[in-house]
Amino acid sequence: MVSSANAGGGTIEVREGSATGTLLGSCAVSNTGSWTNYQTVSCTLTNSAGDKNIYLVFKGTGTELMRLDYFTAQNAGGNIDAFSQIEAEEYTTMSGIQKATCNEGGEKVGYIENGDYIVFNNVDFGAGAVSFEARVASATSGGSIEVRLDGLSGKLVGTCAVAGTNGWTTWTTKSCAISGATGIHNLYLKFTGASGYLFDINWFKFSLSTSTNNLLNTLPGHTKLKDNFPNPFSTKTTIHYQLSEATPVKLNIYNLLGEKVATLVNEYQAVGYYSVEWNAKDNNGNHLENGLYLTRLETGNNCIQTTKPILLR
Ligand SMILES: [Ca+2]
Repeated sequence: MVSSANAGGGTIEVREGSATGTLLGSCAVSNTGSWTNYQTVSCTLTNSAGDKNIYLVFKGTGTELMRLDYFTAQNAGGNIDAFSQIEAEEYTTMSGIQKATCNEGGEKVGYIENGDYIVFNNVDFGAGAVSFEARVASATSGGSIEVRLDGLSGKLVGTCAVAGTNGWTTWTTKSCAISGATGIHNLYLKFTGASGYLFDINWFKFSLSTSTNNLLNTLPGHTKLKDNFPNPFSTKTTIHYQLSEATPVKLNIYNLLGEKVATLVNEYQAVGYYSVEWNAKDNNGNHLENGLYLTRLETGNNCIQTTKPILLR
């Protein structure tokens, strides 16, 4: 909850561990008209799971940028896209495992023993997943991943056997078939095997079928503009959207003055899933200034949706 009479407002950076620590998110505060006019601003945090010391770092120009009354953090309200790469260590809850540094970058889930599990709330399988792949390593003889929905004993939609890879730093991508996973569910990955450590997992993802037979079942049920990723971003971000019917499509970027600064799509498009990269340039190829921009998807039936990419460099 903030107020600002500074002409340019300011920015609240949320950083981990120190004033110069990893940037978890950045909240643009615009001029609210007076120091006593408080408004709620919100922004997205990334990589913010677990206990962290956070620093709120105030940026801007002028002698007083803003007044901050209070702030809160909310759990991710958005669903996890089953078809994007999901980092194993970004689970909602777990039992028995430990996170560890991964030699492929980032972290992994390790110290997995028989009966351990990791849970991811609100995973969106859309019209249905047909395969599961996991990035795994094992210096032992491996084990199995049971893919279950909505509970440790919930619906079993697939079982993935993981063999040894001759080392905890030797990774392979293991895939297996999935059936019966559609819509939004809490995903349970339950690990089974012999005694001792079974395998480590870096990431996993699900896949849609691309075969013609399954194509009709995997077409989007509704037209939707999804949040861009990464966000905030510095050089480029990817905007995903889906169309449930063939339609003229306009995908434009606007600044907060309501001025159109970039046109990403302006054509007739078929039913399907689309992704477009935006390199933070306007239609003339000029780099845009840091700040908050609006992505606006407009389709033929007057369906208009917006998201807010944040540009930082
Ligand atoms: Ca990982």
